[in-house]
Amino acid sequence: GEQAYLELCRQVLEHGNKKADRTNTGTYSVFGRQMRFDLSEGFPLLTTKKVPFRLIASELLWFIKGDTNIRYLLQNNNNIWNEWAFKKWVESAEYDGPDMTDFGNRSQRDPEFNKKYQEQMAIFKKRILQDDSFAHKYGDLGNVYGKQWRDWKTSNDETIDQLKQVLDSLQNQPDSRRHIVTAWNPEDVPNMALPPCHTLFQFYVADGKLSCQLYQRSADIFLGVPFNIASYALLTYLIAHECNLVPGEFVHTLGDAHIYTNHVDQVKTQLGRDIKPLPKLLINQDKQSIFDFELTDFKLENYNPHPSIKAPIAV
Ligand code: THF
Repeated sequence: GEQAYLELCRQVLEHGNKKADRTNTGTYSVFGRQMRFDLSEGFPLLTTKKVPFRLIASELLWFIKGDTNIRYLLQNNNNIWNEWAFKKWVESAEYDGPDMTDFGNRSQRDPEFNKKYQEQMAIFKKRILQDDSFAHKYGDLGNVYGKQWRDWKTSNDETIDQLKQVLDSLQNQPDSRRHIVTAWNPEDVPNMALPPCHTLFQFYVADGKLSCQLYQRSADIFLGVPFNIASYALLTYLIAHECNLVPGEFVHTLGDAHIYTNHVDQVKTQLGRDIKPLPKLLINQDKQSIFDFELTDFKLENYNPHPSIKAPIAV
């Protein structure tokens, strides 16, 4: 549970390897860790800081729809994937605004640049929402999660709906050891905005309970992991609901688990707080299929976390 998350944070700060990374931010990192969350104890949304469930739920619905375009996220006031689409736009031949090279780092260090960046990002978002052909070209992140889950391309031009197949196998062969969905498609990795961090997940049925294990190759412990835990917990709740099972455990296995150097103070603040009771998740019982859910079908009860803690995302 949350205790295991805080323990991981402590361990990484104390013993993590100081490592450079793709984003030039710098991290403290460990390799190969596992956390378990008993979903019968409540919904695993961290309580030692406020985690925005609305953003997690709309991102998951976006994956489930098989959508890879940030337009849907923006329509739901969700900005968590903007930087990756924006990067493709400012690196394109069509972009003729001020130079945005390395905008992730420069926007944090240079207030004057940050102003220009915010302006360009606002223009970009507006165009994605209003201009269909622009959105089609620059809102799409490539063959990311939604594409691989719902519409995996085979070598003979057929497609595989992994999510439908797994729902089917859970209902017809619950004891199977092949309830797997993989987002890691080696052929597609070079043309993705970002190769999938949550790489592969597997379901397991026993005792009328549905459990899920995720292998995550790269884990941004402070910003990403709280989202990832809640996202896969929600997916497990939804699939259990459709299959008439009860949510069991979420097992979170991490490859490179890191804390960015510019998140260290935030993590220390969080480590000074005590854990509160977990919230409960209520799902609209009038719906059955995971493909029919909307944001308004979920209700979180008794979520009374400590205040949110702001931190910059590494791009
Ligand atoms: N890149 C990095 N560096 N870390 C990640 O966790 C990550 N993701 C997704 C893609 N690339 C990544 C994006 N997921 C936030 C949370 C999750 C994200 C991106 C951003 C974030 O900033 N959360 C804030 C709130 C933001 C808001 O209110 O708009 C927070 O305080 O939790 C891993 O899947």
